Amino acid sequence: MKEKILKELIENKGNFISGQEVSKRLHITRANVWKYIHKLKEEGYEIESVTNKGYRLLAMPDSLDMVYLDFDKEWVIGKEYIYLEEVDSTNEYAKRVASEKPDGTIVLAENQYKGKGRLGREWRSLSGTGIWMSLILKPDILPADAILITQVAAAAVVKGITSVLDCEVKIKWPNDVVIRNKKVCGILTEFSGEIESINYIVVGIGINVNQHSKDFPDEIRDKATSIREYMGKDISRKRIVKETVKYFNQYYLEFLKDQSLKGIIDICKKYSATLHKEVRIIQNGHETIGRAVDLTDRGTLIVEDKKGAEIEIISGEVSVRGLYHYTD
Ligand code: BTX
Repeated sequence: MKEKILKELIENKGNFISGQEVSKRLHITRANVWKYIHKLKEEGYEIESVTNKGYRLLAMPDSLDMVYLDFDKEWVIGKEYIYLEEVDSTNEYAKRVASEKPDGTIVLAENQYKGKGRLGREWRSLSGTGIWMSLILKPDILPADAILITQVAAAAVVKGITSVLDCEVKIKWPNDVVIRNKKVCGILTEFSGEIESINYIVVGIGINVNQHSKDFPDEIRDKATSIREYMGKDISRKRIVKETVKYFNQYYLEFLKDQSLKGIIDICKKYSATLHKEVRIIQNGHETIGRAVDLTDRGTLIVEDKKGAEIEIISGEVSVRGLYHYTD
């Protein structure tokens, strides 16, 4: 019921709605309307109450529980939205429920106590400061193409952030977004399928939004950052979620329609922190040093090694000179 009242307030944002009208529409007493308004105020919603006029929503807290109300009804992404106060990892939760959820379901949590990165690494997810979300996808593509979804996500994150803020974000191929050479976002794509078909893909997106530098543990402080650190003030997580989901929806549908990443790769190239830089690649324990020269339309990285030979990198550990600890 609280959500229904909030929906009424949001739809009339800035204007008064009378308690009587709401009570009639939702079939509850006026005293109950007041009780729920009171609860919303306690949660940080700024609601003005004026006798004979009713209630008016002035401002919303930066909680992400109702962010789906800002999503367009036409979007495939976010059609179902699962909000959790706390979870081990949104990717793990998404995998547990994936079989019974539709394509585009979002799982978002305020806090992850076992947030994970690639290869079993840890992803620090301080409660309430970032965006920790996973998307459950069920596209009709080949399993080998599941990895391409990481590029869709990276493009959506940079467009999502830059459409809200004047912020210098770049993509470190294949799955990080950086600001001033430090990691602000990590993407973790996992999938379940057979040889020929995909059951589901879960793409996890972690964006550091309002952390202060001191919030990062010592071991990652010099390579992790937040949008707040760049902008110098607290940032609305809601707007970034909304815009990132909007762009993800757009690029995902484009990708499924054309089975091509062309337009998305153009964005990844435009925002690349990797292209034209010296890179060090570790594949199967073997190190190659070279220069990143291109991104293909399949989302792979072309590296020219020291002898001038071009190597196509499909995945692997890539260090870019100047980023994180790769400086010497
Ligand atoms: P990755 O393996 O590329 O990066 C993990 C590494 O990044 C860690 O070993 C550490 O050095 C560093 N790191 C850890 N936490 C942070 C942080 N908050 N900011 C910057 N650097 C950090 C990247 O893996 C993929 C991360 C995906 C995270 C999302 S959050 C939602 C979803 N749920 C989940 O458990 N994971 C994904």
